[in-house]
Amino acid sequence: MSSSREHSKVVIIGGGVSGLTLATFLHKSGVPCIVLERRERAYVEVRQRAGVVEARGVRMFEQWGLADKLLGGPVAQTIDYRVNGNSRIFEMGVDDGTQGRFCTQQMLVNNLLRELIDVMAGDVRFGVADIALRNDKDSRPQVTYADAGGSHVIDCEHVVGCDGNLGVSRASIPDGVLHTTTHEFGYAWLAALVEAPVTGHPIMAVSDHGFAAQLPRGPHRSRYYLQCTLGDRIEDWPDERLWDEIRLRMGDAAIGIAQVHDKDIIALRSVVHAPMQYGNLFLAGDAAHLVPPTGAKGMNLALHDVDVLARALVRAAVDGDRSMLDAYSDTCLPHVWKYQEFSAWMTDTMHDAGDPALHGEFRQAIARARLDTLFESPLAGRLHIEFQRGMV
Ligand code: RFL
Repeated sequence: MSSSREHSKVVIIGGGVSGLTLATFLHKSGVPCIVLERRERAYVEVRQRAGVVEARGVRMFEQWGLADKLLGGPVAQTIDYRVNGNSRIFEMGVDDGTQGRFCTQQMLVNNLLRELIDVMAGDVRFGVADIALRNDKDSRPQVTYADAGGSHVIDCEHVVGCDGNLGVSRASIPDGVLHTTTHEFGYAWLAALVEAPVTGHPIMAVSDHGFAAQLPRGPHRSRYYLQCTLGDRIEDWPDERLWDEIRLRMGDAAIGIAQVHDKDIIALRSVVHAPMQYGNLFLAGDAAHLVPPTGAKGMNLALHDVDVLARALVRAAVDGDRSMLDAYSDTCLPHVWKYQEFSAWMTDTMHDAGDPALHGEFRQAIARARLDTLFESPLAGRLHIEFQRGMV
C-alpha cells in the first residue's frame, strides 16, 4: 500500500450526470479537474432515470459545441394528458427552433464518459472509497480518498459536490451554514422499467384510481409510474397487480403484459439547500436540491447548475476573477425555485385531479379545471410549454 499527493485546479466528487458534464465543460476549456466516483464504471453506465434533455439544456450543449456528440434526436412535442381514459393531446410545438432531445440519462452518461475519457483523456477515478474533504475558510481545500493502491491526497483550489443527495460533500459543511427547505407530498411512485415502447404519445394519466404515466425510454422500452402509498414496498406490487393498475388507470383494457426490468419506490418530495456553496466548495445537482420526478426536471436542473458553475470556474481559472463563483448560489437559486414551482404544480395537479380520496372533491375539481385551462387558454398553454422547455 502506498500513498500519493498531487494537485488539481478542481476536484469533482461524484461521476453522475452533473459531475461528468461539468468535467467535460472544464476539459473543453482547458481547466484541469479530477472526478472521484465511488461506484465502478460498469455501474454508472447502466443507471437509468431521466429520458429527455429539455430545450434549454439542448441550447446549453449547443453553446458548448457538444449537442450532436451527446444527445439523441428531437423528441415528440406532445403529451397525452388523459383523464379517466379520455385522451387530450397537448402540443408543445414552438417556432424558435430549439426542441428538447431524446436522451435517456444512461445514454447521456455513456456519451459523456466516451467524450471525457476516450476523446479528451479526462481523469475519472471510479471505485474510490472513503472520500473526505477539508474546506477550511483560511486554507486551500484538500480531498482525500482510498483505493486498492492506498490512500491519496489531492490539493486543489475548488471542490464541487456532485455526489447526489446522500453524498459526503454537503455533509462536510458545518451545521448551521445551510438552510434546508423541504416539502413532502405525502405519497410515492412505483417506477417500473418495461420492455414495451410508448406507441402513441407520452402519457400522463389522471384517474379516479390514482395517477399513472408512461414515458419513453428508448425505442423498445418505457417507464411506467404509478402513484402509490408512502410505505408501500416492492413486494406489494407483483407484476399482476402492476399491469391491472396500469390498465385501470390508463383506461385501456388492451394493454398487454411485457417484461418488467426493475421496480423502484420513490417518495415524492422537494428539497432545497441554500446557499449552494461554502468557502471553496460548490454543490450542484441532487446534492443541492431534489424535485419530485413529475415535472422531469431533476437532471435538467443539474445541467443548469453545472453550466453556471463551469463558466464561473473557467473565469476564475483563466482571469483570476472570482465574481461569478461568489455569485454562483445567487445565480442558481431563482432558477431552482422556478423548477420547484413547476414540479410542485405538476405533482399537485396530476395527483389532486385523480383519486378524490387523496385531497377531497374540491381539490379534484379545481385540479381538473386547471388542466382544462391548459387546453382552452393559449396563454396558459404557452406558459406550460415554456416551463416544459425550461425557458422560464
Ligand atoms: P446522480 O446522478 O445521483 O450522481 C451522483 C453520483 O455521485 C456518486 N456518489 C459519490 N461519489 C463519490 N463519493 C461519494 N461519497 C458519493 N456518493 C455518491 C454516485 O454514485 C453517483 O454516481 O446525481 P446528479 O449528477 O446530481 O444528477 C441528478 C439526476 O440524476 C437526477 O436529478 C435525475 O435522475 C432526476 N430524475 C429525472 N430528471 C429529469 O430531468 N427528467 C426525468 O425524467 C427524471 N426522471 C429522475 C427521474 C429521478 C428518479 N429517481 C431515481 C429519483 C426518474 C426517477 C425514478
